[in-house]
Amino acid sequence: MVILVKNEKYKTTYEYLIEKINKEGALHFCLIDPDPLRQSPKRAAKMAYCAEESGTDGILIGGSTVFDQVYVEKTIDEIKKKVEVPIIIFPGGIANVSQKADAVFFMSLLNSEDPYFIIGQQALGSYMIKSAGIEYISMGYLIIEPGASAGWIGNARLLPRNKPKLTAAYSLAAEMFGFQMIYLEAGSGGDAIPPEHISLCSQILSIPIIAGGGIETKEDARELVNAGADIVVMGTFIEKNILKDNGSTLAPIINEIKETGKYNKKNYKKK
Ligand code: 1GP
Repeated sequence: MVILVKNEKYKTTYEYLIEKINKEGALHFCLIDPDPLRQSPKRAAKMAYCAEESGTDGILIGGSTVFDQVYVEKTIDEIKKKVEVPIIIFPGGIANVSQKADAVFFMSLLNSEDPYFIIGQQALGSYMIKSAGIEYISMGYLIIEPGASAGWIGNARLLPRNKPKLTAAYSLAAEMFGFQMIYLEAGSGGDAIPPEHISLCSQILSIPIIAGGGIETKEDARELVNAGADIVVMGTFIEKNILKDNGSTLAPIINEIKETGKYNKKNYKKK
């Protein structure tokens, strides 16, 4: 699906991401949970608008406890009215998928103990994604201790915080299987990923690394980008602060990601 962002045309959301990572070194995503118990679609749209004004490069829609597709669609509809950057589904399950988004991360929770989260849900959702013509970006998803809700719901065999080699081995296997990106996290709202996991992955992978979970300061974000993260995801911080301060605390964090990214130039090939 052709997308237009700030007067630049891209054939796909994936192309937008790769070209932008290669140009800027590091990107920022704002994660919005479409759960109506957290916020209404209109409030979600205001959050997305402020995040775009603060410099974010994309809006992720998703959460581990999203069970209602109606709210996913309403949330995307409202956000679309307010922002230009791509809206990408970050699905906690099949109920998160909607053709209203620009793309979906077609993810496999590779360190789950339950095949349902590795290939089961994906098989069930595959026809719908194909027939609706939704752009899908394949992504290996790995959860490191403590894992929070995502780890519990996904029945993950959490990767130990002191064993970056295990995370790197799973990530490399994911790349060898053909996944286009890797997402590393330690769970939402908790401890950030130890940067050693990212730096080891970045030494051996030739696909982009997305990292998220527990980022609240410029220093947190800088540490992840310096370790080699290509996209930094923030959810809880934005949910707590952005409508109180209109993004005045988010903008410097995104700025730090961009400034640090300048010194970490990338040359990813499109897969
Ligand atoms: C969760 O990485 C994201 O998948 C965001 O985490 O809510 O802690 O920012 P936070």
